[in-house]
Amino acid sequence: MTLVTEVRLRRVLDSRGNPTVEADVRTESGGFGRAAAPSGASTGEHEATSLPARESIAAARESAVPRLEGQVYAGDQRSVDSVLRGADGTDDFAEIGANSAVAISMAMATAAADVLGAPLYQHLGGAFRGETPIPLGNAIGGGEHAAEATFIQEFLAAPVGAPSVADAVFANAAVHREVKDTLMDRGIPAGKGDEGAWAPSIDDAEAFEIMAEATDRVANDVGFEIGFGLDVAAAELYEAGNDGDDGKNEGENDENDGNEGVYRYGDRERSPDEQLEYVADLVEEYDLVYVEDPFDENDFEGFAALTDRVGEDCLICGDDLFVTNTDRLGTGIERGAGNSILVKPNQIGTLTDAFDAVTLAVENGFSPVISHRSGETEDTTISHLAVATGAPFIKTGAVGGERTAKLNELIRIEETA
Ligand code: 2PG
Ligand code: MG
Repeated sequence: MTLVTEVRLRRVLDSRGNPTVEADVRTESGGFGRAAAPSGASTGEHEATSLPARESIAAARESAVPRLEGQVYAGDQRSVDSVLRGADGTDDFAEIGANSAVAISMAMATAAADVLGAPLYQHLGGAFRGETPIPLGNAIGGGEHAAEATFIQEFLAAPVGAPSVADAVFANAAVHREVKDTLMDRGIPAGKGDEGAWAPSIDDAEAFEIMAEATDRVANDVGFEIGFGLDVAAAELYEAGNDGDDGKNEGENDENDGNEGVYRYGDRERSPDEQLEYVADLVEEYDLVYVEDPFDENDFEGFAALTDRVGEDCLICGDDLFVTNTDRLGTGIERGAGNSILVKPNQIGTLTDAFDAVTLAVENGFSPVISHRSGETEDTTISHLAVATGAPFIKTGAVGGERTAKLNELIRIEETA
């Protein structure tokens, strides 16, 4: 293994035009790795803390970099990541920022792969990988990612029958294009949201109609099955009740009934019980294959009730619920809250933590879905992580340079693997 000689941090632009942290790692034997932190808009309240880039870099330079340079081996990922945790000293990277932590953590892995002369996914465990992941492609969206658009944050094409990653990537782009054509036919103007999805001013019901049509048409063209799914990002829709209701969906036993929190869709409110009916009906009506964050980020019971109802045929995925955290995932496993976890390295701060979340998920029959953030860079680490861990799905958009960087990397990996 090769000693780390230099860790450099700088501010670079992300896809929203905000500064983010990029790390360069150099090793004694001439290895080089570079990685950058993404950033969320619909962030979970239990996520690790990201600091303003300048602040995070200053803190990491002071307390983490001196403990890494000349001290750790790039390929010894667990040690590197525990040094990062030790240098920070908090549970949630509040001191150096999860943005510097994750950029350094990922750059270390990239440098180690460089030293080996191997692609990153192989260094991360690619020898025992399974299938290449199917990309979920964001075609219509709103929520926190676009103003005056749908309440549901993401409508995701899911080309589950695609014979290859390349076929899936092109199918998602075709769905994205088909959605645009349908919107134009209907005379509906649309810009794009943060992840490149169309963000028209339509109600959610019309978005379902358009997605169903677009995925059917493209499936007919390409000759394989394309379903679709959602990221409801329901924590952003949820308003806690004024009696301090915890948002937990306790059905008839909910002592707070009558004064509980609500999911607000503009003028329309849905109680937690109504939200359960609404989402379960959508899964059945549209044969949804994937539903992320259908309830508030603390409502394990709501996730469990929906999983009971429709979890046989549909992935019920916790993003803000689990925040890539093995403790929270452990609670979800115990309570049957979901059957899938979204894995975002920057939610937890290190590659080791993200990897452990995937392992715990797989051991307990939860499907890991590796994911980008709404604010991204050209960094392709998540493509390699998804391949290395044999994750069945990756969520990384459909179009747009920071998204295609990852999709095109998957195509290249598939060719060489
Ligand atoms: C999500 C993500 C990515 P953000 O909610 O799953 O799609 O959005 O990065 O804004 O949290
Ligand atoms: Mg989400």
